[in-house]
Amino acid sequence: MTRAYIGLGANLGPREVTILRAVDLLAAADGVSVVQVSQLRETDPVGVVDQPAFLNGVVAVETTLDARALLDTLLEIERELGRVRAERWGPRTVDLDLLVFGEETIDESGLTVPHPRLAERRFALEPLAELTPDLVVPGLGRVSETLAELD
Ligand code: A4P
Ligand code: MG
Repeated sequence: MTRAYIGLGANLGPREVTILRAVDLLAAADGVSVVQVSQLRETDPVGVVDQPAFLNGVVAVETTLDARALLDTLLEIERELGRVRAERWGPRTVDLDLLVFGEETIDESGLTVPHPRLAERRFALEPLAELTPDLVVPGLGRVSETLAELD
């Protein structure tokens, strides 16, 4: 069993409904159980700033899958919920990012864990810290301290 943390984001359509649906689909997926869901918070867009505000959160799961299979599950859920990939960092009905996968560090084509931009992103770090402030992220250190360094 591996404890993993998944970033949830949406900035098109019924954001909260879509995010909660994504969490339900995760809970229903083979080899995945949902442990905790953070509050969802409204955040200003980062990167491409000329787009609607996001709703962001983090879900903690326990999984028997490996990281690649969990990512495939996330991509499948994104597809099922009608995400159309257009512009990088652009608007999306739902975005599921694998933030942390146990103590693993992975750098393969199509899969980098911990998520490479986690340390810079308050919209991911804040809900992660809400769930698990003392989590030590490989390569980054304690979540609460990484978040404090952003301030
Ligand atoms: N990929 C590699 N590693 C991972 C990982 N750890 N988790 C690959 C998820 N995917 C990973 O992702 C492109 C490819 O990244 C995937 O096919 C997978 O193989 P994508 O979701 O199609 O592309 P994207 O999300 O547009 O780009 P990227 O670089 O993932 O963007 P981010 O970092 O997800 O940022 N502002 C606010 N306030 N809130 C947000 O949620 N999100 C973004 C997107 C920008 N600004 C935001 C927010
Ligand atoms: Mg993404």
